[in-house]
Amino acid sequence: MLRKKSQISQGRVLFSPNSIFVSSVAIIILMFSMFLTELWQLNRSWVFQGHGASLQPQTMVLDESHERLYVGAKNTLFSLSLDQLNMDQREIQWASTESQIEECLMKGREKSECANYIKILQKYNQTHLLVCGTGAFNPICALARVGNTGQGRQFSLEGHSIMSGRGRCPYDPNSPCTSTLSRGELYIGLYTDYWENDGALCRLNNQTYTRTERDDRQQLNDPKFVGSAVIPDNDDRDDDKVYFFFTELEVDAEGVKKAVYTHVGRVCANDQGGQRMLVNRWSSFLKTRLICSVAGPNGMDTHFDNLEDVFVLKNKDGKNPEIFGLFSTTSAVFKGYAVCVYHMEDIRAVFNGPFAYRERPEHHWTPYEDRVPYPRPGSCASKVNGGGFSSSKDFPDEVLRFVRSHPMMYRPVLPQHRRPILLQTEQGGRKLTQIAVDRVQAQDGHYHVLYIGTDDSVVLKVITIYNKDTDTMEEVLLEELQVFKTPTPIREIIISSKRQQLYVGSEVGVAQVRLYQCDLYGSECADCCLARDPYCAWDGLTCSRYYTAGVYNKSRRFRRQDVRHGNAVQLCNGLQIDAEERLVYSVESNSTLLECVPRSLQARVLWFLQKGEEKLEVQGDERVIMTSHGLLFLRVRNSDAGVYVCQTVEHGYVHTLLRISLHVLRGERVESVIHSANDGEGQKAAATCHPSMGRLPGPSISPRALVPGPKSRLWYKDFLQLIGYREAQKVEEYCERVWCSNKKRKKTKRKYAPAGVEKRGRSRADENTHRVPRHTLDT
Ligand SMILES: *[C@@H]1O[C@H](CO)[C@@H](O)[C@H](O)[C@H]1NC(C)=O
Ligand SMILES: *[C@@H]1O[C@H](CO)[C@@H](O)[C@H](O)[C@H]1NC(C)=O
Ligand SMILES: *[C@@H]1O[C@H](CO)[C@@H](O)[C@H](O)[C@H]1NC(C)=O
Ligand SMILES: CC(=O)N[C@H]1CO[C@H](CO)[C@@H](O)[C@@H]1O
Repeated sequence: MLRKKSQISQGRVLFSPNSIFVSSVAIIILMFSMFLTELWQLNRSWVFQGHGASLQPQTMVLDESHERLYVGAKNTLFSLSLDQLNMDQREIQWASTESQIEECLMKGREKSECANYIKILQKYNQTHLLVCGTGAFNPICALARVGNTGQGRQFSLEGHSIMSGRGRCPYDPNSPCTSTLSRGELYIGLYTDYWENDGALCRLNNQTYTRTERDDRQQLNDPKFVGSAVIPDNDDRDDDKVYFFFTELEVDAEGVKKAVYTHVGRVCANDQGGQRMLVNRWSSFLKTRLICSVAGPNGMDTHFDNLEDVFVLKNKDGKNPEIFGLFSTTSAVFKGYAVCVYHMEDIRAVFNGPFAYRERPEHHWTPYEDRVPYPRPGSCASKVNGGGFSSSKDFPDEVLRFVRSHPMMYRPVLPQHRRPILLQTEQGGRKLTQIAVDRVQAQDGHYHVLYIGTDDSVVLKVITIYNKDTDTMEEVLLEELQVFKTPTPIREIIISSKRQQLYVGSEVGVAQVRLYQCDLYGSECADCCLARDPYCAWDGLTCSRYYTAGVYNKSRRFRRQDVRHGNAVQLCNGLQIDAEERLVYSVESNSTLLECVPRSLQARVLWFLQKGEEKLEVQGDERVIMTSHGLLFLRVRNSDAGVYVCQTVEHGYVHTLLRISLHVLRGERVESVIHSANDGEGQKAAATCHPSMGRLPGPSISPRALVPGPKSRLWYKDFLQLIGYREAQKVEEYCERVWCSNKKRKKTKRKYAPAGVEKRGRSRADENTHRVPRHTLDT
């Protein structure tokens, strides 16, 4: 199923069957259309499925330097080629022993759970990976050697490195956890115990284990760990902070109802804990709420409080990545999804703002207004901040006590534009599971291309465009990529910008998909342009990958792209910069259009008939009409043959666009065709946009239909067919295209099916439907 979007005016009901969703955001309705192509046939995708049995990948890591993708799966660690996943793979078998499995079964666990699910996979250093698995409810860790040295590529476990994985890896394969590794230290959010009572945020190295307080519901209450990242504050590495994204259960002011909220928590990377109190506990842990909501009437906002996935889009200096959160509603009645974007400066501002305070758990939060001790609780022991302390162990007790009792900030973090950039109902039961984002430089600015995984094997490729003037968001669904044959939840999406590939993990395997396939958008400038895919631009010959000025290709000068508006009319008219020579055949008594459309709408067009050295300006009459698309002969005569020159005049600048040699043919065959085509209006109308038309050379049509008069008006579609459309199969498409670009001037946005893409299944492709190619592996 596919979606499409069109804007809805302010305050209209959005997409809820229960009218829960009302929004001032201009939102987007999703419609359906299906254009299926085989990703495989396109050589755009490969799938790795292991040895037939379900692969069950748990975690994946990209290693650009070794050109490998590491996949932690059930009982196996794979190393796959980034070039082509299903070639040249290596693997490490790391199953639990018989006695471990037996012990696991004895504890009453299912057979399927009693295996070694590799859930933690981090690049430890240039030559080693840190790998941890559930070890049949007995977590285990080891280092794996990777690299290019010696005979072939290395890929093996370091036997001596095998150690207990307790506190590093969950027991249960289904337990949520998140980890990140920085400077040899593993930061991890997980349940550390067999019974899943002890959710904790931890740091491990060989010497110390630092974590959140045990059994402190203020710090963590029933957390679900979703994401984590180390983000520097400034150039002083002692100020580096580790951010964790998770949901928590919170007791509300009445002390009864429990609600799920999304929080971002952070600690200093160099936090050593306290000396007398908070020993081996974070001395800098603070957290706050992330808001992702849509405003409704009567101040009733719809909140998306359940974080499904988070993506940290790094920028150049690493200090100000953009944080993309994929959220769902927690309502049992209505399920909806939203993507919100957060800026680091907003997150930092909240952590620098007031602390939250409440007398008792059942009271409301208020801002803490008394004196805050120094150094400010939550700051790191560093030169820039932290009052000149060299270690958190030196912090005054007062600071530690404060941070222990006030982990929560008063203000929440609001998203960019104070609203989601994307909204989605759970259509047909489809759930959204994962998000990854690529920053793409296009001609009219940079775009964030969102790749959103669903629970039915699809990755949606979407851009969202913010309109400052109207304060609205527009979503453009670019492609719907079905990456696995069987419907299964997407569990992981990794982007390699360097390779322009997407690596997608699900229960059944790992797929690799190229980020774009520009030629799918068709072989016409307008098709390419209207696709609004920031990866693609019209280069004068084909729709191809757009490169910025840096990689400018001189031989392909005319790059045309307009992601923001998709204005093909402006971009694609009069593409020929140098006067093009054309040959047009027509049939005597039939009609013919010599197409010539100026690039600029302001330009005036002049036609000349070349007679030897002489050029005679063509003056229009009843039979020869000068239209905005070119010179239209209603009934071509033999004497009309000749060379026609199309010139434009704009601001006094005369430019020759085209020289057309018109040949006029005769023939009885032609006559009979004309007669049969004149049989009845209905038949004619049906025929005008039919692919079987126009096999004869040159664009042509029944003359009768075109004679302007009271009874027989000029059929728009007939007219469209006339305007020099040489490939008959595309007439229909072309009709629609011109119709649409007309509409476009009224600021309606739409998009077209790629030419040559097979159309199957149900298609609600009325003229208002924005069509999106759907690419699938399914046959
Ligand atoms: C990576 O770490 C391992 C284990 O500590 C060590 O043996 C190896 O030499 C390290 N490699 C590099 C390149 O530092
Ligand atoms: C970790 O520490 C232990 C004891 O302090 C030591 O024996 C071991 O070699 C260390 N391992 C690494 C990888 O540094
Ligand atoms: C530039 O375009 C030409 C012609 O299409 C192509 O052959 C060539 O590989 C391109 N070069 C680069 C650097 O993209
Ligand atoms: C010879 C020729 O091109 N005839 C065309 C004239 O127009 C009619 C009506 O559309 C066409 O059917 C003929 O093919």
